[in-house]
Amino acid sequence: STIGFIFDLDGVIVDTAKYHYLAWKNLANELGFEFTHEQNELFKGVSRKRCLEILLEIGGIKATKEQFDTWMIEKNVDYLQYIDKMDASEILPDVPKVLDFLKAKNIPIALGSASKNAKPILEKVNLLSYFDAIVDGNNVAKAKPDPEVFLIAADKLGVSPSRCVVFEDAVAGIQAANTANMVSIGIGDSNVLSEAKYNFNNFTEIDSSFLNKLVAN
Ligand code: B16
Ligand code: MG
Repeated sequence: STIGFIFDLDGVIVDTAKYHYLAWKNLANELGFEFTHEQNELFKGVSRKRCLEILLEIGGIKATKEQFDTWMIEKNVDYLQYIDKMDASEILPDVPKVLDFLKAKNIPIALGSASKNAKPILEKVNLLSYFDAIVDGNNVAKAKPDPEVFLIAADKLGVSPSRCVVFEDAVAGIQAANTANMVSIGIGDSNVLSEAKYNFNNFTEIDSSFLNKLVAN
C-alpha cells in the first residue's frame, strides 16, 4: 500500500489516562503523598518506568531497585483492574468512523503506543481486528519523542514513513511523528500540540473530505 495510518492508544482511541491516574494516585497515597490531575499530565505518552521515576521525584522518595520494581508491578496490577472493566462504550467519539473509513479503502492501520497493555485494551473495547500491526511498549527500546515506535509500525505496514499519517495526543508523540517524517495530526488542545501538522480536538471534527484529501495526496 502507498499510505498507512498509525494511531496512538491512550488519549486517541480510549481515555485510559484516567485509570493510569487512579493507579498512580493509589500508589502515591500509599507512599504518603498526593498526586494531582495536573501532575498526571506529565505522564501522558511516557513509559511506565519513567512515570514511576517522576512520581518518586514528586514524593521526594528514594527507592531501592527492589522497591522500584515492586511498585511498578503494584501500579500495573491496580491499573489492570480498571482495564478489566472496560468495554466498547469507552471508545472515544467517532474513532470507529475513521477506522471504518480506512478499512473500506483497504488502507493499512497500525497502533503505535508506549503502553505494554495495548493489546488487552484493544481486545476489551473490541477494536483489535482493525489493526494490521501493533507496536507498543513491548516492542520498542526508545520512548517517544524517539521515532522508533512509529518507524517500526511503518515497516510492519510496508509503508514508507513519509506516507504515514499519525494520530497523537501527546507532545512527545507529535515530535516522534515529525522526526519520523510522517504527517502528524494532533488530537487535543492545539496550543499544546502546536508542532502538529494538523490539529483537531477529537475525531468528531474530522470529516470524510479531510480524510479523502489525506488519502489522495
Ligand atoms: P503501560 P500511549 C501511554 O500510552 C500512556 O499515555 C502513559 O501514561 C503510560 O505510562 C504509557 O502508555 C505506558 O503504559 O503502563 O500500560 O505500559 O499514549 O503511548 O498509548
Ligand atoms: Mg497518548
